[in-house]
Amino acid sequence: MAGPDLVPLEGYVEYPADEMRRRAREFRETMRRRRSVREFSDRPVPLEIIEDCVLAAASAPSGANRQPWHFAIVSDLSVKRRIREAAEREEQEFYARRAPQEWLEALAPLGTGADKPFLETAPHLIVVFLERYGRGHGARRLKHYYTPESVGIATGILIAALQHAGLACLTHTPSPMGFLREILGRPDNERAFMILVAGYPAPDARVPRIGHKPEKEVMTFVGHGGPEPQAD
Ligand code: IYR
Repeated sequence: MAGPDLVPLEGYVEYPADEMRRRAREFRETMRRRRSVREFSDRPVPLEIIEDCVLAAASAPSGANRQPWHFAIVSDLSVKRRIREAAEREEQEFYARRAPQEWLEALAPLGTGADKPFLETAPHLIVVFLERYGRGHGARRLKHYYTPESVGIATGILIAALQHAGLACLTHTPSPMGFLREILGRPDNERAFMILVAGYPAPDARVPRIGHKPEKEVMTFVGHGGPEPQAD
């Protein structure tokens, strides 16, 4: 087996600590302004903005660098309509029959329901596909590693890129999502992972009054002179 082909690290940029502090704070503020939006405007969004956000997502680290993702960008009204119709059929089943009471109770504060008009209204749907395995030479199956983690990271970067660009988005997971592979003609080594609905929020968009968990529950600091962890 040949050894790794190593090149100098060229992309890394170091900032002075104050500049780093400022950048970290600014990004934190940008991200903490993000809300999941369910009411979208039909105002067009230039496709190249979406393209840049997707290419940012595709920079994600992945298991053995297999990059097990594919992004289908749907902007055509008739295709968005087909996705909406198929998603609403699944969601009607989910809300009326499939979802256990406990799940419905967990969703109640969000005000979600089976109707998904945003799938048609928003200018772009980015359908994230997970490649269960790759295709090597001669159509040989290539094993992927840490696949959900990798696609999850890429999706997170996509959400951050959309927010940073000034767009609203919604992570939407109709379940099951098999219809997306069919409608979008994706190969059978892929499965739909998530839909990211992207666009401008409707001018009168409202969102649920929910918040973030307290900072002290978000993180613990180990080795900063604080109390030692107690054994019990
Ligand atoms: N897929 C359904 C239900 C749903 C599930 C979870 I977990 C959410 O955080 C939100 C919704 C729907 O999109 O309505």
